[in-house]
Amino acid sequence: MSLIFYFAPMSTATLTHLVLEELGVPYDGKKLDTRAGDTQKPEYLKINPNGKVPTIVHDGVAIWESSAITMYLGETFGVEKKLWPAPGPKRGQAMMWVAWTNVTLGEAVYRRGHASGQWGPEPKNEKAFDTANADIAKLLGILDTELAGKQFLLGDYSLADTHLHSICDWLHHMKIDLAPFAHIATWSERCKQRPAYQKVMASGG
Ligand SMILES: N[C@@H](CCC(=O)N[C@@H](CS)C(=O)NCC(=O)O)C(=O)O
Repeated sequence: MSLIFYFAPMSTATLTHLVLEELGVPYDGKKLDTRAGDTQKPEYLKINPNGKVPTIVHDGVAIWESSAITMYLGETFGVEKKLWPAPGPKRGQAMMWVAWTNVTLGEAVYRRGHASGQWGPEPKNEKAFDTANADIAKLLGILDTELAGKQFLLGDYSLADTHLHSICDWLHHMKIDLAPFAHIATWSERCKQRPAYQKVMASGG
């Protein structure tokens, strides 16, 4: 088995890094420097034409998009380890939360980032920034309600928690106020106790 993981520390690839460490599968990590243009080099673009991290290459086949990677690694290595549900409705819920993270929450977070004036060339757009913040708060409210009375999203810890928590952690670093969401706060503390989380964070993400 060969598994190569292309990543940059403290990026979307951190989600995949956490998933790999949770699973405990051996992999060959290839660290890229996005500022130095490593993701735009022709040899990397052949593996991932989007010029982004994460990418994994499993037995010679490239897979990109962090959401697809989490689901793929989950079904390939996670079922026996009880980190990913077997096929069935619970598997559907795990996929739902991973998709929600990237598509629904991710959309509002990217919109906020661009409106903030701190990502790319656009100046700050106050109105769009406020709208994005309100949308993020609404989505976090949905997550908070979901977590009420539960230890983890599906009851027991799963890679859906790994994936979504990594983004929530990033929201915290972006100074998005998570204080109103008490259930998210206690869930986050539980997720941070995971040895894989502590190992990845100690390594720089
Ligand atoms: N939708 C992609 C987003 C990946 C992405 O945006 N990666 C950024 C880092 S957070 C990147 O590689 N940027 C490098 C570049 O644009 O050159 C995923 O979920 O994997």
